[in-house]
Amino acid sequence: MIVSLLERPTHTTTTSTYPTRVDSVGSRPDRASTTSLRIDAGLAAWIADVTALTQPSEVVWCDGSTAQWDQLTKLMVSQGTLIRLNPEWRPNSFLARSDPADVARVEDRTFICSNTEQDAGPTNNWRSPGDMKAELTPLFAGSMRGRTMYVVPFSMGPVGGALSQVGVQVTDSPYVVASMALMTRIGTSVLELISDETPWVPALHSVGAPLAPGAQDVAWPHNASKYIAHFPETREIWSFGSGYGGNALLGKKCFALRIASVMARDEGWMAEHMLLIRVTSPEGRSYHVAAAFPSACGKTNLAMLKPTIPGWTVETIGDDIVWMRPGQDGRLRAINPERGFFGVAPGTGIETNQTAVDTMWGNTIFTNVALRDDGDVWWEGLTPTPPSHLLDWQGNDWTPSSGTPAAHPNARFTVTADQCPSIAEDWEAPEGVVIDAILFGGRRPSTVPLVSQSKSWAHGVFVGATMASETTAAAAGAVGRLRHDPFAMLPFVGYNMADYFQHWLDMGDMLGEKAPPIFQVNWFRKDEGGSYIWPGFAENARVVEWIIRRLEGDVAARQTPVGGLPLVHELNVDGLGLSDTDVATLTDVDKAAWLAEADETQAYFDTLGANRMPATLLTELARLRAGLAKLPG
Ligand code: GTP
Ligand code: SPV
Ligand code: MN
Repeated sequence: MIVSLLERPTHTTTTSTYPTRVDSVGSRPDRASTTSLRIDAGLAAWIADVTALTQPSEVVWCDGSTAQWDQLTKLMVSQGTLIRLNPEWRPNSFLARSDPADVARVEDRTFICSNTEQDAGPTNNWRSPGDMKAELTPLFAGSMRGRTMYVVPFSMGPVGGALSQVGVQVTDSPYVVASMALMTRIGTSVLELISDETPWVPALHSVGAPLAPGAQDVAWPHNASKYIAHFPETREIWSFGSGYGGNALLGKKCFALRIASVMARDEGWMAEHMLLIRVTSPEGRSYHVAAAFPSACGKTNLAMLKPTIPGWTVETIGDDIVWMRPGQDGRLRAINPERGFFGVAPGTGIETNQTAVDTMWGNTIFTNVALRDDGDVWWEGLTPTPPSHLLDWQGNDWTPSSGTPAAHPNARFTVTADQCPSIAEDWEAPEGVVIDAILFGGRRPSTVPLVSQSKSWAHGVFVGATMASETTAAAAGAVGRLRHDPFAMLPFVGYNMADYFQHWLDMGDMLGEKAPPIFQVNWFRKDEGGSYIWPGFAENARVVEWIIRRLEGDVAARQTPVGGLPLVHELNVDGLGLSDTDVATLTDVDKAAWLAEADETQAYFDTLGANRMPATLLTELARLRAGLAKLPG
């Protein structure tokens, strides 16, 4: 079955992003025939400056039309950047193979260029704005020679929404344009919003691989020297040398988290690395839950949860980023600023997340997955049995006995959220949804219980601030190393981490009694043999059930120094085949492990700067220690 893009359901009528046909291919606003577009003078001046600096051979304004999508994808297929998948299996879908040296976010090349080093803080790489621009300007000079420069006006959040923000990305990567078209709202309707009264974020991107006249291009151009630079005071992004994911799709981590976190601090709201769901109980009561887990730690899975327990439903609103702000009623309201999912492929399959698999039926860009002989895609965990022959993510022959992964561990799928079978009908509501609970989680093989409820907002902020998780393939570097990742925001806070903790505390003061309860979850506890104790995935619904029952006051919690833990008989583990020891491990406080954790927390807090760390969090640490000291054993 081939389904045209034009037949895809859309929830908004006001946006002119794909799949709506709006304008002609490569139309320039000054020559646009269908609309009389007026380009903001500031935007026009910036485009003129960037063009003079980077010297592209052509400039194309992206209108968000289906015609432009078709033209771009055809161009990339002819250049070898994309492989068109067999439309019988995967209509209007493509495989991109990146350069093996450009496969993930580069945290050591990510910079926060605030005026002072203190404002970037010890968890960020810092350069002064002047120094960084002086270092980058020669790199951008002529960097688009021989290439087309695309101008991509984009909105984070529904176009024109009260909580939304706009930006304009300039890029010489057509792969980035196509990905931005799926991940954000792009095009003419956004351009129309930009005037001297609208703040907008200029986002400059080049893969840093100019093409000499007549030279042969490569499928995935990039530069060995990479810079992902943010200028928080002037709200600008300069990204050089990478074409991959969060390094290059600048609306996502660069804007919606790093720049937005600074806006949020200044304006009294929050930009967080969170999924967002609506949970409905068997009694028909609905609750909205936001959850922060580090990269590749299960946000997409929980966002698309298909509960195994009868009567419960989960609807998806977002899987990676939320923006939250107190509403008129004083309660926290949240939107998903993105339009699509850039999800981890490996480990996402018919047994773990059928909803995600169904979402990517077509109109999907896959990056660094394996190619089947029949022109469809495969990756580890998609199906229990691998095909007998594949081309791996680098295009080499692969069989199950090859001994290497067929897909890169950070292989991803890019697809619009409206294709998700569990998407909430009102997921694009510009006013957002009221948050009833906040969850923090991470990959913790020991110590942290399956679920606990924080004693207060301040204790919840302490729990967020002391989050740690094993590293994953989402960022370049070693995998499986336990590291501190406060609020799952270590790579994404655009300012001083201690100030960010203080901002969370300030938001709690602002919300007062109306602040949502905070919970901590951990699906990744391991037994002595190194196997996960908790079945995870769809069974996480049982933990969600306990959390909702806590909100409703239907279950009790055993108060401990680390928070409120489930009473064993009130945690629904029926039919899971867990032993009593397993359940005890998942719901107990190991005094020795937690005392060691407290020492580790003290050492970590010391690295964040004694003069800036909020006293409230030091008090919470002292309370934890005092409480642990009173435990037997
Ligand atoms: P980013 O997009 O990188 O921010 O990450 P994410 O948090 O959305 O990651 P995602 O949900 O795509 O999870 C990636 C990996 O987590 C996959 O390999 C999943 O198999 C694994 N995973 C998800 N949920 C569970 C779970 O409940 N238990 C276990 N053991 N693994 C899980
Ligand atoms: C993450 O690493 O948290 C992601 C993927 O969501 S990327 O957009 O590449 O940052
Ligand atoms: Mn993420």
